Amino acid sequence: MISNEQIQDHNSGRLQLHNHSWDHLSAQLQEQGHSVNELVRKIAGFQVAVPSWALGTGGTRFGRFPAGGEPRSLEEKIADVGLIHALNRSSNSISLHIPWDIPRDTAAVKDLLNAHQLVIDSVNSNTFQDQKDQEFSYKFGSLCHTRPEVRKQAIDHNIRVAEIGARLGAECKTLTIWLADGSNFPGQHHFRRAYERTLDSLKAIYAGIPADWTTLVEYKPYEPHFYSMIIPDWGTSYSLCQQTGDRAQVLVDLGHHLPNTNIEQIVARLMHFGRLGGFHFNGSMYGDDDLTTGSIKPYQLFLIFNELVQGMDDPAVRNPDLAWMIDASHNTKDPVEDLLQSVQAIKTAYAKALLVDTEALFEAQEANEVVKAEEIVRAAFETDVRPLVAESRLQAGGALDPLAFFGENGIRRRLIEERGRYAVATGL
Ligand code: LRH
Ligand code: MN
Ligand code: MN
Repeated sequence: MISNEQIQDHNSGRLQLHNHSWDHLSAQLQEQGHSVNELVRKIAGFQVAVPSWALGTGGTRFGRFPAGGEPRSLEEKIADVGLIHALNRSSNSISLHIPWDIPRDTAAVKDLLNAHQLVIDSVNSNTFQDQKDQEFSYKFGSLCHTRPEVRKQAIDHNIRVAEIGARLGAECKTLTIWLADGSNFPGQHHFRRAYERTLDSLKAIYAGIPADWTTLVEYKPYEPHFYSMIIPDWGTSYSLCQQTGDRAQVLVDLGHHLPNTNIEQIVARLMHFGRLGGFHFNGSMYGDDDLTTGSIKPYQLFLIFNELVQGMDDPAVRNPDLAWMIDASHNTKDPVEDLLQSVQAIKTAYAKALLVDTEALFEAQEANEVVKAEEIVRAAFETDVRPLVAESRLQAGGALDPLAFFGENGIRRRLIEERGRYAVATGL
């Protein structure tokens, strides 16, 4: 849908202004001792997966306001991610949710992915809804259910999801499990038994998926259940992973924390234990888990990246490579625009974290120089890295201003013409 010529055209009109600000920033960074080429290389190489369910409007339980031209099939979802990737060169993979995204023709899906220079990221199981042809209901839970036949159905589903991912050639070989299991009223759950049943089910999934596959176990403090969730916090997730096996890892979803939780410390802890497996990016104000990444607390997002970068750079930290994904869906924003904004916010936070003078920071920490340590961190956060992120995108062949490109080229209008005003994405 987007040609290189169109991107060149868009860039040429903006190049002069960009070069001015980039020359200024790169001189400043060099002065500070940074290798500008290395920074550009790292930022350009940082890829964030797009989940298939973020391409349509999510709505709330009170209503949904479709954007129009939403993807109606897996093929159209892949096309939308291809579009995003063509613009920002930073979203080279799509994460699938089964059964929302069951491929009808595996070979054709693979060809389509190739054509868009995309790969499959993690595959996600779904035991939070009942499907039409399903024998047992998940109304009272899935992996934690009191009845073994319900648990078995949920275990088999997870194993099948990994099989579908393997058939599609998912390079990251990752199955993400998020459980909606929980209780709404005191007394409803026997907490210890429910935990034990969940652990047994996770072990059975782990044993049933290919030996080189990783399971990511996601936690969430509340919703859809409002009294207790079976995996409400990182501690529960961590303990389940510890007992399941080496390839069971904790997944941190930024929106799955109670207000003011110190997420950066959780990240540091999990990396220290070598159990941080992946990330779901989004933002949160009160308790919501779906706002645009970095829209509410950009400083916290940066502090999280600061811990991630430190952990990834430290040879003493034995944490596996991380799976990065955006996990959000909106009612009032164009989904593609939101994803472009989110990737920009993620890359901005990452770029700033790369600027932290860690040597000076560690010295200040050792000497208990509180103000100095804080100022070192803050100095990186307050650097305007937009030209650096834009330069990385430019060098990778992307658009200097992806959001402007999307609007100016009337892409949503074209999608509506092609797919219809009332086309609604499958999924959430
Ligand atoms: C749950 C969640 C989880 C799901 C996705 C649809 O809130 O974050 O990752 O798979 O939403
Ligand atoms: Mn999530
Ligand atoms: Mn969520």
